Amino acid sequence: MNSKKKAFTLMRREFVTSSTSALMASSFTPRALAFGESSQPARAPSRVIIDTDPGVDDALALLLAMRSPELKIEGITPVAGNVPLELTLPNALRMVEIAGRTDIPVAVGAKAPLVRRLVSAAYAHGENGLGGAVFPEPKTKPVAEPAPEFIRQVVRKYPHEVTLITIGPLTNIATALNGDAELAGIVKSLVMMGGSLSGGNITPAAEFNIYVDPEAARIVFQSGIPITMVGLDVTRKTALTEDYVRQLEAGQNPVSQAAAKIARSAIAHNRQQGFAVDPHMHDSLAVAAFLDPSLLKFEDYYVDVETAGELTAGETLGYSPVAGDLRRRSDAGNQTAPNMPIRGSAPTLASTRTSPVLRDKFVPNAKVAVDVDSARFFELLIGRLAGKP
Ligand SMILES: [Ca+2]
Repeated sequence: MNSKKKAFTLMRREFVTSSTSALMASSFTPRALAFGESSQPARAPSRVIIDTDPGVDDALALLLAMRSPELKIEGITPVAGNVPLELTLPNALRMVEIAGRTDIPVAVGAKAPLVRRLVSAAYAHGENGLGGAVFPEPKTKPVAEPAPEFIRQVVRKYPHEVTLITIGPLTNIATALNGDAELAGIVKSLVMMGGSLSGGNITPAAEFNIYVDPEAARIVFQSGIPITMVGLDVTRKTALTEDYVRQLEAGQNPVSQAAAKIARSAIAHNRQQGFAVDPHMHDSLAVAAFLDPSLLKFEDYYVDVETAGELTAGETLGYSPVAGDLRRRSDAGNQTAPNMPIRGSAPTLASTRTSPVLRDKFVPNAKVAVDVDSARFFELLIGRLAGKP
């Protein structure tokens, strides 16, 4: 190796190291790793549990996760959501089998939200949850522990190490937190697909995952776990096109073929339903956000969930001193912004509450994704699914 080339290699190595350590970059950073290079991660794989309701985009998100060497997937916990648990559970088991990862435990989650009747989304995911794509009945069985107990045991076994990647309604997580007061304090972080600061997709106010179980979502947001929220604000920019499906079809491996089959069925189902846009890869973006946060831009918010609204239950409200009409000038000093109060509705005459102020001080509880480099996201998703394992 000549000296010039050696110097370049060194610089490049330093660059890669510093980029991958910039986990919570607030702006896009240059691409650090080409596909293939990441098969030798610089750090030990991160322990994660994936809570999911497969679900077309869940299916691709699970396949992406199982093809990502940065992850040590401690378990998968299906929950009722896009379709009932009777379908999300076998769909999750099917993905594990397709990926050849039956070593990953699958634990049975909640059949219904905490206090509401289940509203599902067969209109978007097809009656079987996979856009109508049919796969054999899975042979793999779930583990004995129910999902909340399974989550509790894994987090307790590896305190401060486990990240929860949640891509469905938050019923399982809330139940786990309700059953163990110390659990939230030892969860490393939580990356969710859910919520929106720019309008919903099932009602004008609410994103589907939060709409299905707003009470559970509220427990999670108020738990103190460091949260990354990947909501509709960014996932709306991830429509899966025919071109991507063709790239998946060209991949000569079972995962790529299954992903292509699901994607093609989902696109056809979408068009048959009269939807104007191709299916969004909401859940894969949440997994990608954990794998490579530099794909997104984040801002700090205090996020709370509307649970009382007759029309708006499941709406996520994002309070910020630097966004919206009440934003503070940056030259107002450090004192002003953190003291911004968190304000709720005006108290009713019947209420014992006399002030609309819920908290007198702004304290962020979530990093909310506000922009995404969609092209780079699809490079990661399609590259991992279609590339060599
Ligand atoms: Ca989902």
